[in-house]
Amino acid sequence: MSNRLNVAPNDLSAFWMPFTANRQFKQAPRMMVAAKDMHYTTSDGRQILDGTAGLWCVNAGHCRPKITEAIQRQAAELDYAPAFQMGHPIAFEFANRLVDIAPEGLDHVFFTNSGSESVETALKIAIAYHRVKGNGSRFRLIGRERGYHGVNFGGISVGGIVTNRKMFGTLLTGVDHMPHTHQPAKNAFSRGEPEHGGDLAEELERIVTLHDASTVAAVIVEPVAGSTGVLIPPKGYLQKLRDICTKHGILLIFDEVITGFGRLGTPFAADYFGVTPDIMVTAKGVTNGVIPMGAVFVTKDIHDAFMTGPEHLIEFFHGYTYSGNPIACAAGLATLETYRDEDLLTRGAEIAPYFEEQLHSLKGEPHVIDIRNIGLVGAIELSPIAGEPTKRAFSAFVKAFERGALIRTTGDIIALSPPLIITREQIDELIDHVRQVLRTTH
Ligand code: PXG
Ligand code: PLP
Repeated sequence: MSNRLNVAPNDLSAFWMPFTANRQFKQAPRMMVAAKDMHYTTSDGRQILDGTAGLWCVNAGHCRPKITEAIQRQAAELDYAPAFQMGHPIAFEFANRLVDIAPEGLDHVFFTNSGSESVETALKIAIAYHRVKGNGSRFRLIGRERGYHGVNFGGISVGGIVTNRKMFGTLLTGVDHMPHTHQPAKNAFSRGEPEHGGDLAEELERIVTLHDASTVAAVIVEPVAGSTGVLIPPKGYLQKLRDICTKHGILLIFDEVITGFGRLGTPFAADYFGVTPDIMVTAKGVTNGVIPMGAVFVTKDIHDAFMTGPEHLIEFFHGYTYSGNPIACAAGLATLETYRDEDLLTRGAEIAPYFEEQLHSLKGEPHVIDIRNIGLVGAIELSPIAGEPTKRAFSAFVKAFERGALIRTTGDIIALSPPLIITREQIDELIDHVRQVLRTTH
């Protein structure tokens, strides 16, 4: 059991922690000081089984030697080179290797430093693409309720999380939202894609008709919504979105920040569902979470549309100081090697049936009102405490940490997304932690 209350903390006041109840945390901090493979070590010396791959990013597990060594080597050789009007070989090599594993047709990559920046980049590419094609009236962006697309202004505008939007003024104009697809009354305890709700894609047709297709630039969705509680697309839904976008000349953007790099048992969700977007947003697993990085994939058609003006002019007025940072690229290349050496981009498919069985064995435990899963992602939805939403799941999260497992909660939903190297025994252990936690949570 944890003795974290007795560990004398440093002064914790200066660091304003992200997405954290700061005052509560600082009274009883949960500190990680080391990690290896499937486990964290806490400041009070305990091993914690990582049930969430950090924040959905450490897909190959922690402190993998190839990645660590690549970073050390690169830092000693070329630490930084200007990103604008200068190049360094490793960024080009990494882009080529990424395109090799990307869904067919997505063959150019723009580098960023996070999922949020990848989202902004994708939205800007979409609007600018229509403009360079002579369709400047296409400026609208369509997202979805309960969508999470990071925390920058574009991302929260197309996103659909009320708490992430309501404090921040008028956001982007020209944005509309499709309904989310979570229908527990019809789909509770589904395994994989739920039966009901594919027709919700027709809402896109309605929204496009309302605004007229000639004003719509792009639709952005997470193929599987992660942050808002693992919302799995109903059968046929994504294909219908694809068809409607194609019919109306609207770009389809998949935000694969969570689903990318093996999470569903395929390299990308686009592969899993057999639906290819025009733009694919990634981050997290691109470097195994080790160094901040994001990558936005686009089709040749989109890329080439920009390569038309005078050759001495910058084609796309966008980029970050750290786009294609050498150390991040080195980490990324070593990450792809690790994924390849251990078949991690498809390992999820092998282990998913076992994970599904064990996860669904929690049906009938206290408070459980739904369980859903796809690939190596699972969610256990709990009934909220009356008048105190989120409290029950958060208390389960703290209890799990005390017992020795890292789980993630959002609202009253527990999400599990372990590193793709998890063994069957570790799945048993993780599910057992959750079971015992549920039995002792009020
Ligand atoms: N898009 C999606 C689909 C995401 O899941 C982002 C964009 C933003 O990425 P950055 O790197 O800017 O955070 C994300 C990030 C959680 C959780 O527990 C999820 C994310 C981040 C932190 C926590 O659900 N997703
Ligand atoms: N703010 C200032 C004053 C800057 O000079 C820059 C970049 O040069 C930025 C913000 C953007 O930083 P980044 O390129 O790391 O996103």
